[in-house]
Amino acid sequence: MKVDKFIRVAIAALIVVAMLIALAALLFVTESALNVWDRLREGPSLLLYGYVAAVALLVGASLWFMLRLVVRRRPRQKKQVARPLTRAEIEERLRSADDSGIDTRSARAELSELASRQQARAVHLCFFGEISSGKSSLVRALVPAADVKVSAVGGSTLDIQHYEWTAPDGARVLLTDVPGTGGVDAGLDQVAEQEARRAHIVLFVTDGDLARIEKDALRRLLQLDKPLILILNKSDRYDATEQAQLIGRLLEHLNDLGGSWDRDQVVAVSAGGESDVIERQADGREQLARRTRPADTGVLVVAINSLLAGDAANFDERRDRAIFRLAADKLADAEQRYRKERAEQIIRSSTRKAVIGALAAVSPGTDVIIQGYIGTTMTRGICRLYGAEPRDLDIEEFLTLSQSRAGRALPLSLAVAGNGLKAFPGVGTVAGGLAHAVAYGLIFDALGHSLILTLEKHGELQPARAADEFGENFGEHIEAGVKQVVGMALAEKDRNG
Ligand SMILES: Nc1nc2c(ncn2[C@@H]2O[C@H](COP(=O)(O)OP(=O)(O)OP(=O)(O)O)[C@@H](O)[C@H]2O)c(=O)[nH]1
Ligand SMILES: [Mg+2]
Repeated sequence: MKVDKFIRVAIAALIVVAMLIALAALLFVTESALNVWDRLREGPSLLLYGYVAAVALLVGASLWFMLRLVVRRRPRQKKQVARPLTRAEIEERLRSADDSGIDTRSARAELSELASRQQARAVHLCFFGEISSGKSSLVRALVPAADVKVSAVGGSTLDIQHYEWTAPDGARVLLTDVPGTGGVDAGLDQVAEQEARRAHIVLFVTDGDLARIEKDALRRLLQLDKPLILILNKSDRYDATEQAQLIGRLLEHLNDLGGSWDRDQVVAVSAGGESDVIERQADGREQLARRTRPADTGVLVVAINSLLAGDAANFDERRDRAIFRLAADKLADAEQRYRKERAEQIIRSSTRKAVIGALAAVSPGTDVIIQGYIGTTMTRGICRLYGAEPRDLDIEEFLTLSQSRAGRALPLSLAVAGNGLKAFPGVGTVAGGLAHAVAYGLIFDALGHSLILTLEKHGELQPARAADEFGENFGEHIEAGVKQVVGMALAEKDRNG
């Protein structure tokens, strides 16, 4: 008999045997089930119900476990607090952040600044606008005694300055001059916007139609429920028709941004000041002369006063809420920084372990390292930091998918490792083992960093996406990590002699 015929007959025989066993098992199960059922019906009904309940419980529990294993859990969405934050809520958040070791100083500084402003009881008005729109000039027009620096060169105000002004009705007003936005230093834009968020009323200054970035800033301030006056400054440069057209455009922008707008909240003014002009003398000679522009800020004062005449208590409440939100934003930044630092620590320690593992093994493979204990612990640790709760299956899938990409990336990683080692004097031509250890370390470091990026973007571990991110940006990540990993490997080698 030919071999393959023999195999076929054997398989056929096996199928018959398997069928007989299954039949016998079915008969046996049916018989015992019927037996149990009959006995239960004869016995007390309590036993019957108890038995049925126990079976149902068992089936339910198995289904639940199966679902948990197979169906992906969505990360718990952090509750978006639609209603405004209260002091109690922000303080509670700060306490729990303190307990986790997060630096809450800048968020707390906002609350103490608020406390001192509440004590001072002055109304805070903050100017805001592009560089050279004339903010400082307006401060000078309102508080002539103040020593305000004005310059034709943009970017003259580099710091926040406060000036006291007593309104016609005797109310104490604090005017804040801020650096203009849109200059070269983007950091100053942030300083200005934060100061605007701390004020009762924002005086948004422009000297023409709004540019896109001005509109964006305006949108953010309105979203924060900031009372606001939109000022068209340098109106002396426009005739009456142009002025009316510009005011119309500004009102249109405000309407685009939503909310209800009072026509009085958009004003055209002139801050006045001085400028150099060339004058022609009677004898034909030209001469440089200083000319004073008259200030015309009456409508602004009226607009400020009519806003202030409104509900003063409500102003305080809105200002307080805006500062709570600012403190919460600062806390969120601090949390973000904390997470990043802790994630970096996890990556460093896992990378070091991978390097040590690779140095110890005669010829390790990326699979041993990535899919092993170190890979799983690193992935789980970083996910936990970002509030993601991946199932073990997801972690496994992520590591398996990354595995093939790591294999493909190994030659590049080895080349980068070799170059990195050459840069260290005295290392010379090293045995392949060291270069391999660095290459594996680099792969690990890159894996950790891609994980951070995907978690920051999606908030959960999506295995395929995370592995794609790793595969696509591998080159960038290993270039960034090479110095550190080479240092790690050399230190480890030194330690072992
Ligand atoms: N024609 C005219 N020029 C003005 C007016 N107000 C200010 N300027 C001029 O605009 C230029 C900028 O004025 P600043 O008050 O320094 O402007 P700023 O918004 O404080 O500028 P930064 O602090 O750099 O953001 C200066 O040359 C002023 O003389 C105005 O009402 N009319
Ligand atoms: Mg200025």
